Amino acid sequence: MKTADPFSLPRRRFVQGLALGATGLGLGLTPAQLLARQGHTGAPTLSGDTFHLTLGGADVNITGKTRPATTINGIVPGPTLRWREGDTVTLKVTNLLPETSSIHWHGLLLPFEMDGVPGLSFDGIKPGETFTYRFPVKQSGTYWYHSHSGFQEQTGLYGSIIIDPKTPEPHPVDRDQVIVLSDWSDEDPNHIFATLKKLSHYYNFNERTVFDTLRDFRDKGVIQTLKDRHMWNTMRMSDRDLADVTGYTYTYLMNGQSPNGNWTCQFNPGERIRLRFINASAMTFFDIRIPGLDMTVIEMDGQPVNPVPFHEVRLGVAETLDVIVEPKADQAYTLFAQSIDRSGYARGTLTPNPAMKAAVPEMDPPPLLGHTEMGMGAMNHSQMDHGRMDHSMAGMDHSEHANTVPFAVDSNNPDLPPRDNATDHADSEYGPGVDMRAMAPGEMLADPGIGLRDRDWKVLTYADLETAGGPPDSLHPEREIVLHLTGNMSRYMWSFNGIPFADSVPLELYHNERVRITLVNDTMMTHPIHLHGLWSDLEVGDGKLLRKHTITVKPGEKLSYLVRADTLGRWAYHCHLLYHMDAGMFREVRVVKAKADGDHSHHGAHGEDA
Ligand SMILES: [Cu+2]
Repeated sequence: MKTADPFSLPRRRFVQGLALGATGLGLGLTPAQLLARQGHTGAPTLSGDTFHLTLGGADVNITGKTRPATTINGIVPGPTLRWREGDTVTLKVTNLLPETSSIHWHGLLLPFEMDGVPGLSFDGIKPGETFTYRFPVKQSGTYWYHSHSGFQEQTGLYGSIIIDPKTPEPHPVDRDQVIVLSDWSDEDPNHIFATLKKLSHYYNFNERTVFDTLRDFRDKGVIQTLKDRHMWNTMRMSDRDLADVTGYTYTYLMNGQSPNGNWTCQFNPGERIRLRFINASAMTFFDIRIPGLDMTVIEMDGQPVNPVPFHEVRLGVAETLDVIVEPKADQAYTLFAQSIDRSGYARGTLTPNPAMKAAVPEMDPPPLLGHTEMGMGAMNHSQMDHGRMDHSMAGMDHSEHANTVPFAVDSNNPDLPPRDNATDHADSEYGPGVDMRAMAPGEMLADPGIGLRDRDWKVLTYADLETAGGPPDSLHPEREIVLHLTGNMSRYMWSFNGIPFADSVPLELYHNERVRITLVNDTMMTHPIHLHGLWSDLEVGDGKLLRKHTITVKPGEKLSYLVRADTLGRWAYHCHLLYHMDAGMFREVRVVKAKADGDHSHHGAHGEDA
């Protein structure tokens, strides 16, 4: 029998273009858009105020294996949507998948019915149905969109949004480039989640060996080594547990391409280039740098900030960061984004000549979790006593929770327990769903985070940033809500205040009130916390605010942000690590009309009767 010569095909084929099951035919693209797709722009850009998006399935080949993906208009990532501030956009989304789907417009201020969260905003888009989103565009900057149904985001349902401002750009550039970072697995995400539930360490290959122990004996002494080992064993954890899902199953993508694909952007030396980084991954924190090139941040989460030059940044899942680079030399640069646990990287090239490449840096060794990550006091590694680490219920006396309420709140809601201060732990945090509590959580906004503390170059932190133009809203909250980020690592249970979403009641905010949300991370993992529909104004110190939609909280960290509850409705509030959200780190936030006059003394004065 005669078949095609197998030797005429490469043995392993890495996807070179966007992850595609088909050519551009049938994708609903105009010839100009098809042309754009063949350039270096990543996904095609669709601009205007009316869009038709089709959600479907296609086979892709990222790693050498053909696997099913979910697609938007046939591609992964989906098209870049380019809007104009002040327009009203209409997006008809047709679902050709065999299951309910949705699109959430991440970071956008809109009526809650348009927010795209099944169960809160609407019923979701049933197979074969078309849902029409229509809302006014009230902001500018870099955003993205993704499915809020099941694990569809993991298999490809995401894309970028660029919104041009009404007023002239404060930072005009010669070239404007979206850089979407994401994580791809050949495994079915349902299988990944089931594996994590069974064995939370499954994907973690950085576990220590007997050689590490011998080295520790030498470096730290036998007693300290055994003490440390005992502590980690008691917690049934590893000091290398930086990521739940790792490069063992993930291939990290830049604009849909694997590191071998080497996504490339061509420039002319001397140009000012805007790079719009979007972390559209399901589970991965990326440490981004461009060796040899300074970056200057101009926007974060779509919001303008006072420019700050830097060399490296950790970008949380769902965050965006706009930077300006000005490569003067006739040389190539590597865009390097390694995962927080150093199990892999996404990579691309910025070059004046497509034939030119730059060296790809070595990955750093995986960092070790330390006392800071255990909430035993930030940056204080020497004098801490392991005895203060509370990792069991035994001997714990929490009867000292006093009845004094710093900001009086609704006492019927277990999320709002009386606390003397943010470091108290609510009764709901003592149960099988919680395996540790931070005893001395610290202010860590200026801490670059684990693995980035010893750099001899500038690592950007939240403490460096301030929303341009000064505080965008009041610094003075009318009440405070304290939420602890909690979990039980070995059971893969995640929650706020020890209460998973399934057992929770909605958090109520009163229309137009200003609320301070204080988060305390009691877990060993970094969590990107996202509140839909409302801005989160992070208090970065000295009366400065950083306006964001997603706030990353490091292990052992305590931070606060202010929220103006200015849009009525039902909003999702959750960890943006996909499998943490699914495992329970999720709340509904309800913005409701204030109760009748005379009946809201318990949540502070506001409105006309202030
Ligand atoms: Cu999380």
